[in-house]
Formats: sequence, C-alpha cells, structure tokens
Amino acid sequence: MRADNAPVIRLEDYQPTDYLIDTVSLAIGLHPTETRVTATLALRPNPAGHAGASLALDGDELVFVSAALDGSPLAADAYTASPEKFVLHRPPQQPFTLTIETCVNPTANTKLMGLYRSNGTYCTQCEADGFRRITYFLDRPDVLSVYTTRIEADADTPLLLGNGNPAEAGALADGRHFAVWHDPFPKPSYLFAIVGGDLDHVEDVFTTASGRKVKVAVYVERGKRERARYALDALQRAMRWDEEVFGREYDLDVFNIVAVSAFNMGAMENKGLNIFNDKYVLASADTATDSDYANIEAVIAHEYFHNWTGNRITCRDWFQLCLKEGLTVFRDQEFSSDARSRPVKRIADVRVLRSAQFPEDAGPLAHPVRPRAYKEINNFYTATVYEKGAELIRVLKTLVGGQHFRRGMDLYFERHDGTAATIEEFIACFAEASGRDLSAFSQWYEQAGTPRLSARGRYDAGAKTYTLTLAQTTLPTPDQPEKRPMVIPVALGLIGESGRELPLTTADGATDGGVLVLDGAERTVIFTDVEERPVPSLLRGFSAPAILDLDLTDDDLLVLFAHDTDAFNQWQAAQTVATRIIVRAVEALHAGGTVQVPVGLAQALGHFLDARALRDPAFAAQVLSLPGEADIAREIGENIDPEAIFTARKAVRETLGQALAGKLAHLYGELAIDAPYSPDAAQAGKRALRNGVLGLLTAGDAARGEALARAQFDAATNMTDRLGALSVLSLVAGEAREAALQAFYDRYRDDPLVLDKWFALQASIPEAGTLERVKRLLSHPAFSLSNPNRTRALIGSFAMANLTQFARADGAGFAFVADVILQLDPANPQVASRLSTAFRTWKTLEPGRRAHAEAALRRIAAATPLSQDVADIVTRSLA
Ligand code: 0A1
Ligand code: ZN
Repeated sequence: MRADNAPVIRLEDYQPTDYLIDTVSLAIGLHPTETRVTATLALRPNPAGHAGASLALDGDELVFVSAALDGSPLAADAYTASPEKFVLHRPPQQPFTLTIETCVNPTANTKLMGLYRSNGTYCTQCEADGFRRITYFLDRPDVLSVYTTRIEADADTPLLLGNGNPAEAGALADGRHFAVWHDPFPKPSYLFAIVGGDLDHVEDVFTTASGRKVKVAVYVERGKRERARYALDALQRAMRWDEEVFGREYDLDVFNIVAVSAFNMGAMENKGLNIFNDKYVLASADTATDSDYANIEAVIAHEYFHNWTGNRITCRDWFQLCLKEGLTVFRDQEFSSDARSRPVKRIADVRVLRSAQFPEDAGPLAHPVRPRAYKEINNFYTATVYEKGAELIRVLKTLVGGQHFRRGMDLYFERHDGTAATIEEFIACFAEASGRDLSAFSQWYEQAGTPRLSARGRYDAGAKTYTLTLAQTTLPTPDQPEKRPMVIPVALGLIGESGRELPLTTADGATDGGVLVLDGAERTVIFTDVEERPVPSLLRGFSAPAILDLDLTDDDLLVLFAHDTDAFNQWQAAQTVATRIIVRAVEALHAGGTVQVPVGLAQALGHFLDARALRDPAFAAQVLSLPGEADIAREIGENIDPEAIFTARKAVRETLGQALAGKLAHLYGELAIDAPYSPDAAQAGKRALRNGVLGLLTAGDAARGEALARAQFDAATNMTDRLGALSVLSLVAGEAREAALQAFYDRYRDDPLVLDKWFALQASIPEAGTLERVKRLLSHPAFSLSNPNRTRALIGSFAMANLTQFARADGAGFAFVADVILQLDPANPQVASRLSTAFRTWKTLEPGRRAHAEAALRRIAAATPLSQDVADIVTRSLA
C-alpha cells in the first residue's frame, strides 16, 4: 500500500482488543523454504471490548494452511483467510482455542522481519509488527500472553533457542530433533523470538542478588567464539549494575544472546533471547576499535535493561514507544557513565543528540517524543523517541531530584509490572513519589521542536548584583504552528573573571541546588553579593535538550574554558568559540575574503593541553575534536553551502595545527602505549587523544602527518590505531592512500565487520572523486545490498557522513542515493527508508542544491511500486 492511501493511525483512536489471548502454543517445523507454523491460541472475549465482535487477526505475506476451533476443523463460511488477515466471523463468547497452521519461507524473506535466515542461521525479528509474518495474531503490544514454543529442525541445525526457560528437548525419527521453550512471563508478540543454527558460544553462571543462578551465554558464528567474551562480560556487569542502581533482578534461569550478520537495526530485546547485529557483539583488539567496544557495552546493557523497562512493563500502544526506549537509553547511558568517565560520556551523548536529533526536530520529519499519529510505525524508531526520550528522563530526574526519581521508578515497577503502560501512568508515579505537579513537564512529550534558550546578563559593580534574564521560544514544526513554553531546568554557576566559582545567592532561593527552573516564556533572577563580574555557566551538564544562545564574548567563553568547574561546559565553551570562528570564516569566504583565526583559541588550547592532556586524555580528545561540518551547518541554519563550510573548517584546523605543532608532536610521542591492548576507558582515552592529535597535526603539516600516520598504520597492534591512521591517510589524495587502503583490504578481506569499515571510510572521503569511487565499490565482489551493515557502510556513510559529496552542487550525489533507495526498496523497505532520511535537512541547503535534492525526492515519491516505509518518509520530507 502507498503512504498516500495508507491509513493514519491515531493515539486518540486507541481501543482495547475485543478478545484476549491468554496462552500461545507454537509448533514450528524449521525448513529453509517451507517452515510450518502451528499456533494454538487460548482466546476469550475481553471484558473491556465489544461483545460478539468478529475476531480479526493480523497477517503479512502469510500462506494459510488450515484452521480449527476447539480442535475441530472450521467450516469454510466460519472464517476468511488472506495473506494479510484471518477473520473468525462468529467467535464463541466464552473461552475457546483457535489453531491455525501457516507456511512461511525464511530463505525468501529479504525484509528481515519475521522468520528469516542470516548466513544460514534461522532467526526472527518481530518488533514492531513482524510476528504477523510468522502466524496470524493480535499483533499489538497490549495483548500479553504466556508462550510455549516447540521448535523442530534437521540435524544440520543442532541449536534451537526460544524465549523463557528450556523445558524439553530430544531426538525424532528421520534425523530431526526438537526443543521446547516455556516463557512464564506474559508478553506481547513483538518480544517473541526463536533461533535455529549451528553456532559456537561462550557461557558463564551469573548469581543474582538473591542467590539465583542464571546461565548466561553468547552465541556467534563458528570460529568467532573468542570475540564474544567482551559481550559476555559486559552483560554480567550490566546485570549487576541494574541490581545495584535500580534494584532490578533477572527473572529467568537462562539469558541468551545470539549474534547474526544480517539485521535491520542494532539489536532486539526478545524475552530471555536477545538477538544482535554482529556489530554489537563481536570484538577483538585486531578487528574492533575502542568505540566499537564502548558501543557493544552500551547496546548489550540497553537490551538487557529492557527486561524490566520494556518487557516486564511494556507499552500499551506504539505511541508509547518512548516509554521503553527513552527510559532504556537513559539507563544504558547511566551504566556507561558509571563504567567510564561521566563527563566524557555526557559529551559523547550530547554530540549524538545534536547531530542526530536536533536536525530531525528542526526539519520536515519533526515529531513529538510521543507522536500522536503515524502511518508506518517502523519509521518512528527515531533519534527523537530514543535520544530526546532519554533526555526527558534526565530532565525529570533533575526536576524531582535523585531520591524521588528512584522512588518513582520503584513505584512504577511495583504498580505496572506485568502490564502494558502509558506515559501518563509513568509520570504519575513520579508525581506521587515527589508530591509535585508534573503536568507542565509532560508537555515535553507532546511538543516537537528544540526550545531555544537565550540568556542576557548585567553586572552592577556598585550594587554587587548580577541580573540574569532567561527566555525561551520554540519554532513551529509540522502540524504544530503554536508552541508553548517548556519546563527547562537550567543548571548553572557563576565564574568570576579571576577564575573562581562564585556563590549563588538570591533573595528567594531561586537557584537552590544550582538549578533554575524556567517554566514560562521568560524569567529574571537577581544574584546578590556578587564580588566580581561573573561569567555565567548555563545549562551545565546539558541539563535540558535546548539550544542555548549566549550573549557572551569569545573572551568570556575562554574564561569558562579555562575555569569552569563543570566539565561539560568547559568543553562546550571551546566548541562554541571554535564554531563562531568557523562560521565567521564561512562568511569571510562568501564575501571573497580569507580565513582569520584569532590567536586566543590556539593559545587557550595550548594551555589546556599543557595542563590536562596527559591527566585526562579522553576529555582532551573531546576538546580537540572540533565541531564537524554538520554542526556548523546547523549553526548557520539556512542557505547552506557545504563546500564553503568544508573549506572554512579545513582552514581553521590548518591554522590551529600549525600554531600547536610543537605541542602536538610532543604529545603524540608521550601518548604512545607500551602495555598490551585493553579496551578500558583509560587506554581508550589515550588512543583517542593520540589519534586526534595526529589528525590536527596532519591538518597543519600534511607531509609530516602523513609520515607519522603511515608509520602508525604499519606498526599498529590494534584496530583503533590502525583505523585512526588510515582515516588520516584517507584524507590525503595519492598513492600512499591507495596503498594503505589496499593493504587494509588484503589483511581483512574475510572479515565482514572490518570490511564495513573499509567501505565506510572510502565513502566518507570529502573529494570530488568519491562518488565515482562509491559507484565502483557497488560492484566490488564484497559488496551486497542484501546485507544491511554493508549497505549502511557504503551508501549510508556517503549519504550521512559526507556532506560535500552527497550534496554535490551538480546533484549527482542525491541522484545516486535516490537510485540506490529505489533499487533496495522492494527487497528491504526498512533499510531503504532509513537511507531516505539522509534527505531530512534538504530544505536548509542553498537554492541550487535544494532544487537537486527536491528533484531526487520527487523521483523517489513517484516510483511504483514504492513501500509504505519509503513513501511515508519522502512524502513527509517534501511536505
Ligand atoms: N527495540 C530495539 C530496536 C529495534 C526496533 C525494531 C527492530 O526491527 C527491525 C529491531 C530492533 C532496541 O531498542 O534495541
Ligand atoms: Zn531499546
């Protein structure tokens, strides 16, 4: 169905189902092309539904085989079955069982939703609506059932996994065998999973806080066992952390993780049987970077944390997606902060929020954290639902305080365990635990767009007062022309010009705890006894997802950079100064002038590096990593010329690299690590800074940098150093680059996850030749559009991480990506649809490029057939 005629699903139309399904008994006979599924559903009328209504079960591309009611075959006029629906016309009005047999073809399932094969392994993906591709069902999150699953397979598929606990297993005639799994916890169909394959594994026993033994295991393709150890360790650390920090214990006898190579997303929290994209499980020093390790730790934790936030308490409907996703992202961010450096993790998370969510919130795809309407739910697994959703939990915690937050969480678990809940029910727990009215806070879930927070300050030296006025506005977004003020907790401090932190004294205690709450359009506070002219440090720790407009001078910002006690704002100050310098450089280039870099920033960075680089390299790496092209584009906001941004940024980096050359060279030597590789935060921090130093050094002196990078590439003993060097080399056109790329390929040609890096790096080269290179790589023997990771590596990187080449002035970049989207769409609409979000900022481009982007979007929109997934994104993008 096309998006133009697909129905709009609205939150306000929510109705409970007319029937409930108490238990589900599945018998699945695995076969590569004809898998038989027999589902026996114990149904009864829902007291909250319409008595006597017919029963309509969802299906998607199903082949119907047979149906029986309470054990007897159904008469032909008692039901209707099509690939998309099974309707029982006159269901009994007391409990009854319905047995339906269907047949599916996992090998032909290129959409990777429902039951499919990844490199020979049978696996499933049911969120959001994939279960209906396995059997007919009330496929929605508020139908909770107890599942028993019997899986049968040939001897070449010895491993059979399901949700819950293993119940039975054994051999059958003709070499087949079976396993039965029982999950005692009622769950929605989207959490169903099975796996069948011939896999290796690592395992351990985790003892829960109350002394229960849980067998934990990670399954991977044969030969990759050792690469699963880090994931297994991260899992057990996450399990312990959830007990300690949220009081949540695991509830089954086993917890299994399976890694597969073909997966549409990152990973999936199926009850007791998480299924992962290989990328978030497999790691070794030689094949994974430090960031890969950190991502694995975070995603393993994320999926595990869903066991309570998502599984034990699930969502009433898909509008409530952020109830599980925002909350679980918050939980995984906190876990990583405790495991690593909290300020560095905060900076990294805010970078992601700004680069992925802010553009969404400012463009045609903007939607509230809890949307009110959708056509295709799979398009709402967005940065807004996930990352902004997590920010809202953080805002809530700041507003009610840590203790009340924990009490609210406890209440939520106690009250809603075993149910499908809503955002209102969640917020009510915190209102009750804290005794506060949170109705104004809940606006954050309803209103799209990023609030702009402006701050003006005036110091009266005679009266020793400092008057600070904060104001907010939010620009209109699709369907929301009028915006209301939000409740914004502004964590703040005052830094004296001497560098000391000044006490916050106000007549009414407005900033108790260092947080000022702005809940109207504007608010003014007067600080008293301010002994010296202060520089305000606002939105400390990024206390709310807002855009801050400061009336500070560059010199004021450099005071914060040097002296702020809040690490986030210290970093932010340097970023803001650098952003301003690059934006001025873009303006200068437009006016036909040249790029000027004031000495202040270079000097400040120099002092900073002297004092902090070796003490806190991970933080220093964040400071040294200047705003990217997309950050600058966001700051400029309209009429974007990516080439000008690229040239300006490059020139600024060149100047800084030259000004700091001596220090950088010295640091590069000092930061070398002798010890054997460990992915821990301390070593990773040093490598991150050393690679950052190498990059800046090369920006200032290409020949010298290239020689160092070449040596680092040849001597590297781990992927972080090797890829760090290769990225630097990839920016310098010439034979050295091609030789290094070839050497990398030769070394890793049989390693799919590393080859993805090789494809991604080449697609990201900001040069005019890249489009031709990417086109050439499309026909490389190792390339295939049927693997989502490979597609994202080559096409996704080109479209999302190479602004100058995707947005080429001649429109060839847009046209190419549109071609690939159209080619991929029939096979895998979800991945095609994700790719098409690369166009989301097209309206901010200068008119020439804008016209090319629009033409590409219109061409996609006009194509037939076109999936509902892609049609939904492109029509909203064009609106
Ligand atoms: N719930 C998962 C995300 C997810 C969503 C849809 C999928 O279908 C292709 C897969 C995974 C999470 O938050 O990790
Ligand atoms: Zn999640």
